[in-house]
Amino acid sequence: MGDLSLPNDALFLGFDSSTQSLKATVLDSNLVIVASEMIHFDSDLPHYKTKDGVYRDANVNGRIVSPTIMWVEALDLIFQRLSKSNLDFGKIAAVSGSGQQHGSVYWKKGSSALLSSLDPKKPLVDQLRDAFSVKESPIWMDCSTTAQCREIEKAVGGALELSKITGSRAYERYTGPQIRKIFETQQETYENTERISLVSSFMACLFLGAYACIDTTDGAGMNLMDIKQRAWSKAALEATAPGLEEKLGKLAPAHAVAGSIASYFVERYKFNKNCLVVQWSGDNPNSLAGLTLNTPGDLAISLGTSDTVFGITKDPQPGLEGHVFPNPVDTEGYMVMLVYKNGSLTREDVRNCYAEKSWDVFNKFLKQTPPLNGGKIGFYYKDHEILPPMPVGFHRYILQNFNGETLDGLNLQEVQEFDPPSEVRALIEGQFLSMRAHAERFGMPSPPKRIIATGGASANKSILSSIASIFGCDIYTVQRPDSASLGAALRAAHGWLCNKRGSFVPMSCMYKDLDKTSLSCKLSMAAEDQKLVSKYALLMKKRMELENNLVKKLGRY
Ligand code: ADP
Ligand code: XUL
Repeated sequence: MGDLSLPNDALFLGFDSSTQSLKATVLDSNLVIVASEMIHFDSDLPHYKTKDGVYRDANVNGRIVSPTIMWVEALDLIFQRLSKSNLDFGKIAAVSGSGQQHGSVYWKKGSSALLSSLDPKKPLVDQLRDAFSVKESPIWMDCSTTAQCREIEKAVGGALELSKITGSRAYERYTGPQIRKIFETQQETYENTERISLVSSFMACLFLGAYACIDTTDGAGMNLMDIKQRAWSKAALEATAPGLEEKLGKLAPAHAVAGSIASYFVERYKFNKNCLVVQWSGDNPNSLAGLTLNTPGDLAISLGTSDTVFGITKDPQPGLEGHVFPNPVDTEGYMVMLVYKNGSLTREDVRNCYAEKSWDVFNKFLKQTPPLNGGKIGFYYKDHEILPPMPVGFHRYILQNFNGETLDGLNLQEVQEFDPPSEVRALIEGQFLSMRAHAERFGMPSPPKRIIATGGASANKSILSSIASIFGCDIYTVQRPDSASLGAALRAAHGWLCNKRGSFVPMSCMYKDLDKTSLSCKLSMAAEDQKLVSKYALLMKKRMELENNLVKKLGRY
């Protein structure tokens, strides 16, 4: 295969522009982390007055957005910090990144010219303030587009048909329904938009000094792309808004080189002018890369702002639940995923209400309550949930005398509240029983060979222990929980290598011994005894019955 090594002293830079923060990870040519940095939007950029990185009109009409320019200023700031850490930008051979999925950026007419003439003496924020026709980007937490979802599904022949074409039925957070809402409610703004980027391709634009393509993995999170052809779907485009293809630009595979770094970065930070910008992609796809998830029996669980569970397959079956995307590091394979909106922020909410605002108390409560929680079952939707499509609300039940042996003849009682320790356990067991149930229903491996956990909450061993009991398999973790920016740095190296070779090379060619890199996964929690796993299966069955009833009564569809 020729020389597949990375140059000895080269560095690879990866970012993750996520809901609450911008993170950066730098890998050397041995794929060992040599630097990392983070900007937390709420605390490092307080003048935007975001809470958890976002603005919510939520619970009124479900609108959740972030100020687009804040993401630009975060990039200025992270460069200030990286500069102080003595990082030699001149050694960086390639840059790539990850963005929260589905969020969209609307470039005003004339912004292409602005992007290509950035003045290296000034920060980006001062130059791009007026570049956007929509100043607040809709993000993945938004659920204000239910009407548009139904319209798009109807226009292409139904929800299942849309899923077969694009990999998902219409979801409120997906970019197509968001674009349709702008077209329907702000036609002039739509006309005044020359380009629509995803968060990922938007950040790539800044590094290129030009509009970047959308990559085919993150592009699958729009309800606009044909996942088999990896090209825009004419039917989906027509169902969404007129003249859209032109505003979206072209698609490119995730491993492709988008171009060389803009002179802005060469002059301002002394990057080498040959430094390559590799296509950016979504945060979950980048995590898949960073976790080196390449065995079909393995699953990853990401516990960031959202909770996600994902795996890989060669033969996806898109349906009315779950998502299918092209695998970002395998040109023929796919990744499959389930997504929950009530992840870390809901855990924080329950911690703040019932566990003295402390993870230590939260964990103490988890330890002092028994598995199965004496039949206490909770549904905690602090935000509108995606899976299942439920409105805000908490629902609690007690399955009396439940001991894990049978469901027959047991009484169920709806209650207003549990004691605080049981609230904590009901939340955690509820989140992961739901994940196991829906993963099985979606055809994901059951039990998985192993689970690799990542994201902020994967640092919490008490939570990992519950996951091991419920799924009945070993739980692995990587050295650091920010696998999206790590994955982005790894993909930067991968894109660099594919470019050098002139064709796609498998990711695994980049390492001989994973244990010598920062990518190795370590066993963090061993599987629980199988008897407990079967007892949880029974509780899961009851929970799904309750969930189906709740959805029938209160669900969005
Ligand atoms: P994102 O990338 O979506 O912005 P992160 O992966 O950085 O999110 O995760 C941030 C979340 O991690 C926080 O909202 C916080 O609740 C959670 N977190 C951090 N430490 C712990 C812990 N010890 N236990 C549980 N959750 C934690
Ligand atoms: C994925 C999703 C979230 C975001 C934010 O479909 O909506 O996981 O990517 O992390």
